[in-house]
Amino acid sequence: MWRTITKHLLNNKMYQNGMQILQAGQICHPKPVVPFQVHRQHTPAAFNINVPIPAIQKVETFDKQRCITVHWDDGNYSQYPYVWLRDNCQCPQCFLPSAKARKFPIEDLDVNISAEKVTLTNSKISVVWPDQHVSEFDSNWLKTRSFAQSARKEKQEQLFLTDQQNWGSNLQIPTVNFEEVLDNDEVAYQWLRTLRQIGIVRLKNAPIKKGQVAKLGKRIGYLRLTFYGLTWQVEDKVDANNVAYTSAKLSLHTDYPALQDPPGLQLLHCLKPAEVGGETEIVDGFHVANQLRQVNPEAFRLLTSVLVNFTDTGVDCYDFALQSKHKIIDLDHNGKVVQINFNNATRDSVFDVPVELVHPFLSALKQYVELMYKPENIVTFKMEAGDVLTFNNWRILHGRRDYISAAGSARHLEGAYANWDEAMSQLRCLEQALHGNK
Ligand code: OGA
Ligand code: NM2
Ligand code: ZN
Ligand code: ZN
Repeated sequence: MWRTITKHLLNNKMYQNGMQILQAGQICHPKPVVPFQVHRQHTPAAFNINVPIPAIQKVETFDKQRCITVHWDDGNYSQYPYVWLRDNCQCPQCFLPSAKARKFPIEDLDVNISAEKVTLTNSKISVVWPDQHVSEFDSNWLKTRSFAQSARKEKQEQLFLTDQQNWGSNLQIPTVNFEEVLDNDEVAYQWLRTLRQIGIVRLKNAPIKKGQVAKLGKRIGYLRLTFYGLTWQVEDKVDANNVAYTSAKLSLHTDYPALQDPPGLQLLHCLKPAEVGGETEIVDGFHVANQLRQVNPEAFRLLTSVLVNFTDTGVDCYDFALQSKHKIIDLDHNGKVVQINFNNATRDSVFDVPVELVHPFLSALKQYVELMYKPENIVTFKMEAGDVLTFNNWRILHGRRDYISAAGSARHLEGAYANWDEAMSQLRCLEQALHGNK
């Protein structure tokens, strides 16, 4: 596990350095583009220098607690329940290595199992079970699966990259060249890591023609299809089926809360900015939610508990009649803010609350939005042709100022959605390919 932890820290450090470089490529100086720095010394070999891998000193069995205790030579110890060891036997009978998947059925698991014999040989623990089945466990494999609270926290952060950096109006939007994301794996990796940590990355100098968000979709894996199409055109349209397709102001929102599972990522490519107006506004919805928790705990309680109806009905690529229900602010089981669901345009007039709750709820929602628009929280800028904004649609609220819709030189963005599952998967695959992963 030390190797894992140290590697994780190294990764973060390298990443922090990367961010400092990134942050130099700021909005007020959009050209020249400062790319993500590629650290050549960041090779798997670098991780192995002076990284102690604790060995197993001894192993004890505790039949009463039905577990083994592994003592590491750094003085720490870890406990592993017998039932978990049997459940996770890595032998070819119990585990399919080609799929890295369990074959052993839980129906066959004796939850009260005890080990008949436990031995330590060459950094491997062997367990002989009462039916003479033998399981072998590698010390590194065991260490990364330690049940100690701090080890679990570390591992989960590493798996899901939950460590996020708050920001306000002082954000220097991380910026990188569009083509480099497509052509260079290290840059693609940094793009996805930054999307995870900061929530937004601007890609510069994309070709000024349709099809660019589709290329980014390929870089992630694939795009997310919705009723608006695999990609969609944000333009001032007659009989618009969405307020986004007018020249009106779009107040801060997340896209598509009318879906029960709103898209995790959004890609917005500017092909033609408006001559007048159409500036983009963004806020860190998590950061502002945490401010609300401090300044108005009751408003925060309402926004994290009341289910709000959303609706979206019409015709685009297909006919649609969506209905969904969301809390405006989703918390995880630890009370951490993990998702914002809010688009005032599609928030339904149907509202499933007792009448006494209507006023307190709407004033709570208004307070959250007022906090977002505070100058210290909001970042305003104008997209240029060739800019692609890529952002976490579960975290960042975005808006646009109204614009003058000029015939002949109409504002045009092309957009698309992707899922976090696929983006995180690509991030892990790139990390494995670039830096190796244990
Ligand atoms: C949208 C949207 C931003 C813009 O289409 O949902 O937020 O700048 N568009 O037009
Ligand atoms: N568009 C841009 O929640 C929403 O309706 C956001 C979606 C039309 C695909 C707009
Ligand atoms: Zn087995
Ligand atoms: Zn939007």
